[in-house]
Amino acid sequence: MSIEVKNMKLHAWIAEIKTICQPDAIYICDGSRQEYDSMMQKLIDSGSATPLKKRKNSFLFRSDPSDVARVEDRTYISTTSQDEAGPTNNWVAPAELKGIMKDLYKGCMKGRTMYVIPFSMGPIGSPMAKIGIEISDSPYVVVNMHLMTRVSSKVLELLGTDGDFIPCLHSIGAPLEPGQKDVQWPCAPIEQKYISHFPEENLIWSYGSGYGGNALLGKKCLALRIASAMAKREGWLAEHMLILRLTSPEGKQYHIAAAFPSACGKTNLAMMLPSLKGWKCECIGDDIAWLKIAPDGRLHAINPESGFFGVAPGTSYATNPMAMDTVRENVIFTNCALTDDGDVWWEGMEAELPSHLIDWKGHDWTPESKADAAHANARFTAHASQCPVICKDWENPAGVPIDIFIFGGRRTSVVPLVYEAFSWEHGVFLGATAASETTAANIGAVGNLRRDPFAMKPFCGYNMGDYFQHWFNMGEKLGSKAPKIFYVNWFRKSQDGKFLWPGFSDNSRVLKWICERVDGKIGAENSAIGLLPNEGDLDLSGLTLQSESIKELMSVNVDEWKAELPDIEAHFATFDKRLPAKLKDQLEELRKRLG
Ligand code: TSX
Ligand code: MN
Repeated sequence: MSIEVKNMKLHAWIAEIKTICQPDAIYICDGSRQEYDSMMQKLIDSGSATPLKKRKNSFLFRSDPSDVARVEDRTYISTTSQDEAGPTNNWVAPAELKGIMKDLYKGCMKGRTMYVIPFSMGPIGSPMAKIGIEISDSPYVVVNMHLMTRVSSKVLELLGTDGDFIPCLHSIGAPLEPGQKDVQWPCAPIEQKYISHFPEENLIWSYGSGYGGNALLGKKCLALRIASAMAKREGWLAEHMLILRLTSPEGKQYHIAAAFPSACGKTNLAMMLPSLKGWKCECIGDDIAWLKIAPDGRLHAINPESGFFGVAPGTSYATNPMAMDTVRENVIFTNCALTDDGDVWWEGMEAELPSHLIDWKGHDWTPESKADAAHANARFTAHASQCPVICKDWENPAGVPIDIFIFGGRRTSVVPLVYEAFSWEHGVFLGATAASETTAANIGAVGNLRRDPFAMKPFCGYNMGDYFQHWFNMGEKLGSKAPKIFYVNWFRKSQDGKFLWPGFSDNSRVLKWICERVDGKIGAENSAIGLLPNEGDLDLSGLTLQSESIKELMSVNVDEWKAELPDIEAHFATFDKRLPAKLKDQLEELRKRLG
């Protein structure tokens, strides 16, 4: 062992896992640059990583075709009673699940090194930070954790002899017999994959997958599922939200936290360049926010991560120039295509198609090929400090004071561009009923409406009915200092099927209206669903939008909204007795307002 382990709990845990998993070697990570480089060199030598000639210190990985995304069907919230996990989570009793997984873990690291990865979610030593230790047999996980979390021997120092941490056990589930040749992306078959959470003991066990949120356990597993359960117990919030700072031409700062389901362009919004003159947008985080009531009585947010694990396809200088500049060097790419001159490529990166590529499966690709060159869920991993619009306060241990919450979804019809909640309670209703139409990026049929409350459906580590109640409770604690809540839809289409709103940089116009509402500078129009911009209040200067388009974009059709009610009712019914009465009240009030 390169580092001495002084922490008693960690010492015992390493010994226990060593006995069960039987690795050939144990390596304690220190998070150093040298460690990253030597680990990456080993990955190159073994054929797992391809260095990119065109991008300094950047590497391409190709996963096994069966291991390309989070596996929600194989993700479990394991609480003593199933009711605690609730209707949105898969559940198996802790003893049974541990039994199944212990059998899988037996000897699962044979022929491999067991890496012990001490990491902090949030700035090391920040009062809002949490310490995790991931044990993994995947060197790919180690290098990704270096970018996405704060991996450091300082974390072990901070733990001392009896400090507490969240144990995150991970194995790819692919032991090597003596003499057995390794494959490029070892993993286990789908029926052996388990992503398990034990929120009653702050414990994560993951088996069988090496990809993303299944394997980088600091992110979805710790910072969302386990943290959400801790937050409920301790009176704070762990949310699937981007954080950004908007600065007005007068120099006034507004901090926004926003939740969107997948395929709504959350990372694009987090790094947006405003089209409105004099407005500035800075990124604090693109995926996760931890929010606590500070001594000033306001909600302060930190981004617990230290990097971006972003979807590559669709990212371009047109959709997200700041992300493109973030990934110019020091990047890990996964399941992107490889160009002949040694660069990465993906669908939606540029207008022109290369005449030849190696696709994400390692096969030749030409524009005549039927399949995509990059996998739809191909990723870049890059350190947040490389983002040109990263906020100087992104690592402030005290966080930033949140003024505004935004919820949203992708709706071709019905939902207007922007509206404001009447109250905190109404805002919680908007979050709880948030919905998005499925796109090609989702599995299954395109265009189906899917409820994804607070964009947390896959990430809430306890009963979601209780989660809604927790939001009401937080509102009561915050009182007049609670952030204002808004709902947006960038994706409304006209009758003839064209997007009515230009989106992207022009979303700054919507954010400006939101800021002016927060400042009480302007009024708003009452509607059945919430407060809408008064005509002329949305800054459309320099846009060539037909006034009919704006009308259509902002319109609230009472009959269409009435038709939404049965689906909301059915959605609420799934939470049964755990549904807060306040949400039923909100639904009845909406029904009354619709007349
Ligand atoms: O990310 C998006 N945002 C948020 C940006 C800050 N996307 C991409 C979603 C896929 C992940 C959007 N797509 C947005 C948006 O606001 N809006 C749209 C729809 C749209 C697409 C193309 C155009 C306009 C709107 N093109 C032209 O108008 C030329
Ligand atoms: Mn996410």
